[in-house]
Amino acid sequence: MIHQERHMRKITSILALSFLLAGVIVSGLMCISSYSNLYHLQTASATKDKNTIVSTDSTSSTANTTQLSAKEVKPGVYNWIDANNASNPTLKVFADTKNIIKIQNPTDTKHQLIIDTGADELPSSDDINPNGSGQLSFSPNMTGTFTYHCAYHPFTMKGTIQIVSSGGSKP
Ligand SMILES: [Cu+2]
Repeated sequence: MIHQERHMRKITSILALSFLLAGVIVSGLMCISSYSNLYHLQTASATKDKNTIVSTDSTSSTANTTQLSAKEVKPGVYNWIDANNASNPTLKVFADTKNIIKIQNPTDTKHQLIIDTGADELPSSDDINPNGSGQLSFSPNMTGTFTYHCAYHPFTMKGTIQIVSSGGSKP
């Protein structure tokens, strides 16, 4: 009888230990799952922050914008002109800054602005159709004096472009 009681007590303590172990395992799993939820949340918010920065960069308030227009100065002869009506003006843009050159084409032929930076792939506006508009955007990582031209009128639509240091402040 005593032996049986001791045996029962042993079974009871084994059962209690099993419940305790099960409890530890379950709470451990819950911890892991809540930790991974937290981790996912952090990843999601980091991605959101990144998107916010990208959309801020693409607003015109942080970009240096220049206006340029094609103009037929004589029959069949085209120039680039700026907002002050200067022909083939010297453009000034900033290094380490997003520069946008907005281009109007009120002529009856297409134009394409290209900046001769010497890079493998030159910054280009692509074709700007007659009575259309387009833009060239680039963020040079160097300073210096370069030239720009039109792909279709390289001898009459050309000028100088200066890439100057942004001096740590956006223009
Ligand atoms: Cu042209």
